[in-house]
Amino acid sequence: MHALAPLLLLTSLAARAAAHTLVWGVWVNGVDQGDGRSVYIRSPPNNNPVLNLTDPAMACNVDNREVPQWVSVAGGDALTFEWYHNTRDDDIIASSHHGPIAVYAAPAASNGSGPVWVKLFEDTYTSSWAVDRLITAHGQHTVLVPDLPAGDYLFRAEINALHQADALYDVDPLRGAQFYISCAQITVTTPGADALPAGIALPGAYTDATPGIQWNLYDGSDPTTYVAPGPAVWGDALGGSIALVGIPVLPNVTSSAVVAPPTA
Ligand SMILES: *[C@@H]1O[C@H](CO)[C@@H](O)[C@H](O)[C@H]1NC(C)=O
Ligand SMILES: *[C@@H]1O[C@H](CO)[C@@H](O)[C@H](O)[C@H]1NC(C)=O
Ligand SMILES: *[C@@H]1O[C@H](CO)[C@@H](O)[C@H](O)[C@H]1NC(C)=O
Ligand SMILES: [Cu+2]
Repeated sequence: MHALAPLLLLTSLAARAAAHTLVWGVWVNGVDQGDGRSVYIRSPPNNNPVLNLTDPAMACNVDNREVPQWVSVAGGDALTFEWYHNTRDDDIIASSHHGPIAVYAAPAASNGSGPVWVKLFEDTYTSSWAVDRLITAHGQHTVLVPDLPAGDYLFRAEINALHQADALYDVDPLRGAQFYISCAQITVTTPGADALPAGIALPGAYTDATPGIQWNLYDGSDPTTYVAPGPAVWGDALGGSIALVGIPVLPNVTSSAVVAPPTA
């Protein structure tokens, strides 16, 4: 018993530290678009966060390459990202990972590089952190597609988990703000009049000195004063929400089925 207790504690800490998150796919106007992983999502190989603010992975995570499909939307459509931890519609992300959520868009031709990212949605803290409400919403948050010209775009969802953001990665590379970043390949089919303006560069716009990168969740700081990194939401953005749009229909796993072990 005495020998086991520290081991159990370590195991539980390790599990907690690894309770990261990924995007499974998107919904359009409440319709599930199917498993998007490496299909229409530029999925990274695992659910680890991006910590290094100057890494090219700040754009579209660590495996930014064109994947086979594009999801068609019209201006005004509700585009919902769905996150998960190890399997779809599970605990989504560790409950310790409090922080804000943002959605950006850029023309796909940019491949996410240069001053191209325009903020369409942001939710920080309103009686609870955005991530807390994402967990309640089964991992789902929605952005309304602006009235963009027809064409291909990258829609980039960003969770900024602050549980170790009292430190800066540049000072302690085991800690710092944890960015969970997911780029979806989206084709706007309607001829909108609101072209994206110039945006920010990612990496580039977030630095150690940017408000919202360093934040202490544990020292009594008033979360209603938290300012998320990056620019203001674009004036022509149409808004969004963190809310459940549909209960995912999970595969019918029978008792004899082999359940894959959880990955980090
Ligand atoms: C962060 O990323 C930059 C750009 O890729 C790289 O030069 C630097 O070495 C990285 N920092 C660490 C601590 O890995
Ligand atoms: C897109 O950017 C990534 C790095 O972020 C790079 O590896 C890849 O080659 C780029 N693709 C194109 C088509 O430019
Ligand atoms: C799930 O599998 C069980 C056993 O094979 C079957 O009885 C049940 O109808 C299935 N449910 C669905 C929703 O497919
Ligand atoms: Cu994590």
